[in-house]
Amino acid sequence: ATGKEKWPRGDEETWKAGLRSVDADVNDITKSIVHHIQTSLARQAYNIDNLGAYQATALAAREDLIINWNQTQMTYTRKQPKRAYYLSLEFLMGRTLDNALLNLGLKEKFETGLDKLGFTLEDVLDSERDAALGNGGLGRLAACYVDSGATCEIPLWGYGLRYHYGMFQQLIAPDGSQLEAPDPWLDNSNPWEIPRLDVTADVRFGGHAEKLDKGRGIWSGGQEVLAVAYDCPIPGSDTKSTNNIRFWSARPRRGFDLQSFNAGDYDRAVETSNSAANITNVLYPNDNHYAGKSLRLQQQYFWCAASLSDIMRRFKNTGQPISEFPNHVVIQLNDTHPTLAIPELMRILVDEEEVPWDDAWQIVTRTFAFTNHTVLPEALEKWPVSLFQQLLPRHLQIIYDLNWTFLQSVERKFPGDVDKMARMSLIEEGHGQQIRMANLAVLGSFKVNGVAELHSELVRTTILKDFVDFFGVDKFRNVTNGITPRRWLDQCNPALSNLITETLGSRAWLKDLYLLKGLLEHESDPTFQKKWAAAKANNKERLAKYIKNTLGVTVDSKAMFDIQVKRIHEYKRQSLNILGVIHRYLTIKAMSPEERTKVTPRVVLFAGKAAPGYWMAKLIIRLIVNVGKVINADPDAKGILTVLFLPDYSVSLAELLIPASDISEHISTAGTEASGTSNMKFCLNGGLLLGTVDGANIEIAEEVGEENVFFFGHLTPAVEELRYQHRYHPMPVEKKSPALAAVLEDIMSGRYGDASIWEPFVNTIRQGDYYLISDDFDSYLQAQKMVDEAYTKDPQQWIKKSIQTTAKMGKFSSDRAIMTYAEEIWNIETLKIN
Ligand code: B1N
Repeated sequence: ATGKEKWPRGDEETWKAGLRSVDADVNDITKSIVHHIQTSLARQAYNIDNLGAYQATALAAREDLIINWNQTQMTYTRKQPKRAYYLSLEFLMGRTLDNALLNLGLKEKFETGLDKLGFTLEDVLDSERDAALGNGGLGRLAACYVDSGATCEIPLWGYGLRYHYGMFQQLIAPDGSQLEAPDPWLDNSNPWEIPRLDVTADVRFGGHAEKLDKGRGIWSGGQEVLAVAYDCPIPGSDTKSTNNIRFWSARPRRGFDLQSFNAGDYDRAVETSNSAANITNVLYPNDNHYAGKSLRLQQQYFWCAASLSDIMRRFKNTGQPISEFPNHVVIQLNDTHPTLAIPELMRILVDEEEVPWDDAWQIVTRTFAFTNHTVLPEALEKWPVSLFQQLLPRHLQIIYDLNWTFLQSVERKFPGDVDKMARMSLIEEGHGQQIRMANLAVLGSFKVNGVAELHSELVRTTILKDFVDFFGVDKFRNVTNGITPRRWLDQCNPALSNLITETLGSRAWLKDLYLLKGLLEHESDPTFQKKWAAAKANNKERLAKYIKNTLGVTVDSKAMFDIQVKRIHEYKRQSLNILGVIHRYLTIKAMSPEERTKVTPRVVLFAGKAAPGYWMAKLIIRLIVNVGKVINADPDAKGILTVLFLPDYSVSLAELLIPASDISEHISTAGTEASGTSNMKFCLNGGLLLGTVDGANIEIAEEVGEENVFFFGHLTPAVEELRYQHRYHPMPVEKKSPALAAVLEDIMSGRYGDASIWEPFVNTIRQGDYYLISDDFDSYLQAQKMVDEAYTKDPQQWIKKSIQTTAKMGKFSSDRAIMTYAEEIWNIETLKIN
């Protein structure tokens, strides 16, 4: 690349005259929108609705994204920087239009333009459907990271799957139970994706594997599935740098299984075509839980194989020798879901590129880095060897060969420690062997990281302790999670964002979040405090309006808004929250009308999905809904306690809820929540935190000051001992916490529906109490009391706490997180796009 290449084809002037200008004014924008209404949608001024206006607006904005995308990708091709790839089975993107307009700096112009065309930007933005290709925190983290990658001008691409059905839609039945409806999100077409029908990969399943000499092998037969690429541009904020997520879609290979066609077995041939396309049909709706389904393993391999073939093709285009691969490519594994990329790269290098086994392993182990997101045992992936034998016979051979050499080196380092060898083996023996994906991911990666300080320490000292002993501690790092302040403040909370910009004098804080500390100068200024409080009030009213429109319920937006929104899981303890609510209700019931006037009014909001197969989580939802029904209908609680479960939690709903909290709850059993990221979002928006000493709560408290958070509950080191007590020296709840006993009794009284419905839930607490509800209940009530007092006694002090909290959240920008990955793990440089 000399930068002085000849014009590639035709007449240069004609080409250049045809290029679309990038500095659009309002006139260009309305022209573009009208043009798309007319020629892309085949509609006109008299038959265009909000959805149509959204589609045309998206197509107009997409043009700007694609121009920057092209420029970025051309720069990468020319300059050949080292590139990072983020392999994630989940990208929980939410909506795109608002984010794209903000990052392009075109929001105001589009607003004016749409106004001229008779639409409000708000209605248009609201017509977009969420892209919900993820379950929860892990998937949303991937989305925040690609946003930051583009913003920080890092050559970072995501690779994912283009599921036809995203996260299910949650409905609440009249009896309070969760129902699931499919989410065919592509039905209205997706203006943000660019189909690349020419970018494909063949992916083999089944067949047989033969071993040759020197570790090489041949894999043949079985069936091949075609992977087709769909690109989604990811714009950086206030930069041309625009990255990409490449989503793979499965298609039956044309002419594939020709034999059955020739044999006249049309039905069978069509059936196999269907099963090929099935691979990318649906997102598995489990969070923090491994289900062991064959189709899920097929998804994982399909995606790893297609991504690696794409990465290898791009690397080869640089003309570098294969030994240079790790100097040009780094691949971050988002949890163990993409671990198959490790044996797959080994297979490509050894079987296809004919690289000697040991050299190949050198390359592999300089290419991958692995992020662990959970220490919960039920989430650890272990695939039956029998399934591998059937679907991935060559990979099974490779894994066995790797394990053989690996265990020998363990034996050399720890002679005679057979227990250690058994624990570290890639294969778990027992009723049918299983492949331990976490062990394989650690073995094949040069760095392993957890997602918050406490979590990374637990990784080092518990689940991966043997590996730390073996590899040395330097391989095991922490990168505390982060969130993008563009979406999670600027976009979702314009009231506060505008106030911050007005106060700090520029929007620079959006790309250097530590600048928020400039707000501290104003924390005691009564005018500023008033404006701060007004922004919060505005967001609470906005939410109250939504609740009125969707549930028909009126909530008092002057009350304290207490919010817990996240996946429903026993370890996250929504149960503790609802039991606390019942305690509050019983306390109110026992008060005289005079006493009730002194109660701090509260609105307690819950939202979150339960995995369809997680029976206990669904029962907890049902309890919350039914407790809400009783309390909301009781005149004794009127005006002082409202309890609602908002159905169908999503990124868009989060954008509405998070700016409206006075207090949010992050109350997992200590040591169970790896990080949490909504805790960061609430605090960034000036909501205070009520939580356990767990995950990123700890680092949030370190930053914002412990005086600004409400901590409670037992600490991580106590958990093991408490569980032991429950198991071998159980103590009745009546003795441990009379307050909790009274609440459980109230549930069993039938007030919220027949006792038989709730009995299984109540029993989880009475017997075993694995998540330590009874141990933390009194401490939780204590903390809630402090919240009430702080909110009522000194409202001005509360506002100050809120300001301080936002001001000190700089650390939690995903820009900081992604730069840590770039500098400390990926060894990669930023690249300016002109
Ligand atoms: O990843 C988030 C963390 O902030 C959360 O604390 C953590 O719970 C979450 C299997 C998971 N860990 N593991 C998963 C999701 C889907 C799946 O199939 C596991 N999600 C988390 C970001 O680091």
